[in-house]
Amino acid sequence: MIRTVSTKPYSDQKPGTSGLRKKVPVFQQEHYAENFIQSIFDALDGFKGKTLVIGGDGRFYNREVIQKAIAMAAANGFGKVMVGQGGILSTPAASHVIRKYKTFGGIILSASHNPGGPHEDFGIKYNAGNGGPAPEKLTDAIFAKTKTISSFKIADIDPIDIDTVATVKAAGMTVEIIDPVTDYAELMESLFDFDALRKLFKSGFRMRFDAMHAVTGPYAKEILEHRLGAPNGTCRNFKPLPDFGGHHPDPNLVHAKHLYDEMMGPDAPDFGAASDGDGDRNLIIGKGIFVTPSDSVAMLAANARLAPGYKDGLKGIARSMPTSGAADRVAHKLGVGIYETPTGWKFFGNLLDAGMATICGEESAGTGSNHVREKDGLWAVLLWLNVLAARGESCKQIVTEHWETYGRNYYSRHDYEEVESGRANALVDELRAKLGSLPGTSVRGLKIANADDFAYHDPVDGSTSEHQGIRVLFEGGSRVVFRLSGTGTSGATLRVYIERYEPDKSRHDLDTQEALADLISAADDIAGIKSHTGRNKPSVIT
Ligand code: VG1
Ligand code: CO
Repeated sequence: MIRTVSTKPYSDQKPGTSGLRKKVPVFQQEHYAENFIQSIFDALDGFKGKTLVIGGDGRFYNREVIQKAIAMAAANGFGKVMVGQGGILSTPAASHVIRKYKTFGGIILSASHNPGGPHEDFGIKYNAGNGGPAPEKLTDAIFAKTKTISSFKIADIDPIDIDTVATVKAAGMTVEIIDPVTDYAELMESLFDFDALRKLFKSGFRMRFDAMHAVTGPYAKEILEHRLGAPNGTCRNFKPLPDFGGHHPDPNLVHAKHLYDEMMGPDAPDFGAASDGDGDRNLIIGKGIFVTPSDSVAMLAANARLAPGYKDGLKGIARSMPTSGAADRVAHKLGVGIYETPTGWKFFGNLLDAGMATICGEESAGTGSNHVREKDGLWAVLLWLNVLAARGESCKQIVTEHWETYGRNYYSRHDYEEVESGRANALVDELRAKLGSLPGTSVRGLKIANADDFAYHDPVDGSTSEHQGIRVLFEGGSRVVFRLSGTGTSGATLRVYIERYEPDKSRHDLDTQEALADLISAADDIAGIKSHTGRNKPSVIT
């Protein structure tokens, strides 16, 4: 039986950088999740009888919302849903399933790198038929629906057994529970030289992969240990837990510090990696060297041809604006296009669909390619492994040689988390108001060449996205960028991105924070970070 349930709108369901993210108790309010899911359906057209993919990162409240989404898909007229077994589908795997089976779209339940548990974060995002995050036009339409919603449709069905791979019927709709790993593992096998990787592990190459008790555990176990023969124990924290073991599933130098320490230690394995809550981010650490995500994009792009899936070369490279310019230098050398987009993977979709870019990346540990329409943590790890196997060199050798060829982009991000929203907005407003007066002035001996509020003009669909981050560009190519996070769930997070290009080889082994010290001070002078936030140091430095 299909029920139409009346409901009242919530005013705070505006999707951020990657879907709607809120604390679990917010999502547990009456009809909160239902309202948002119905608003997604109401913003879409033409899905009657079509297929919807549903999965999530296994966090607390995942299973409950999956049942709601199934019952609502049936009531709204979908012909079929494909659900990852146990409610699990990593973000890149969901993107692949949508594309492979040509489904109408998918709902992914995740708050990515944010912590999970009864008082932590939950999230819902919609991906379209190309497998990519809903573009801004669609998220705006969804938000508009949430403001006027008066009812939602749901089928009265018994809870579906999502733990058994099977196909059943519910309220006239087909429900297929699929193995979440198989299709994705096959895709990886089609892109990379698995024989060479098996040889690499056979030769004694040691690796550590930390799944952070998040969604990539089952994927990494299957691919690295079962298919590639990496020794048992290569994957750590591989069991997805609803609260990620009480940690932040954020693969950065703060939350994956134990991995970093191990990789810098005397008995370090050859290669270390980690992924985030929903499996789309990657952390890459070679023996004795951390690879910044911005460098990683550039290095993977420069070496991609060594992997079978990219042997014909790249069509272009795209990076988010705050990501360092290291990839630009690779694109110039390869003679391919380079595109600078706002933060968030949704802006890469058009470029990938149009065949203008092959590899994309963000400074926030996101790297991916045209194989799906999301960033992909394990993909980046496997491409690195493929490059290491093909070149027969260590990660450190590859990184230092890359710097010798292209120069080094020193890069760091400073985050000020849970700043009171009013204070964070005041900082940004003040900065915006003085942008015009900055060029030509000097701060800490650094001359400002230009300052603007980044606006993106999508070369494919002609749309414009404004206010995507404030850039202060110095003479000589250094820069600082300021923007507020669109994924946080309490207060505001100010992100300050700092970059300096260093062509001189004799200056490639400086400590990053020292190499950027004058720019870091200049950023504070320009934006009044300390006075506005009341903090004298960032909460997280990556
Ligand atoms: C952050 C990152 C951004 C990334 C987004 C989603 O957004 O900066 O690069 O695309 O998270 O990543 P923001 O608005 O908080 O800066 V994920 O892995 O959390 O889906
Ligand atoms: Co993520």
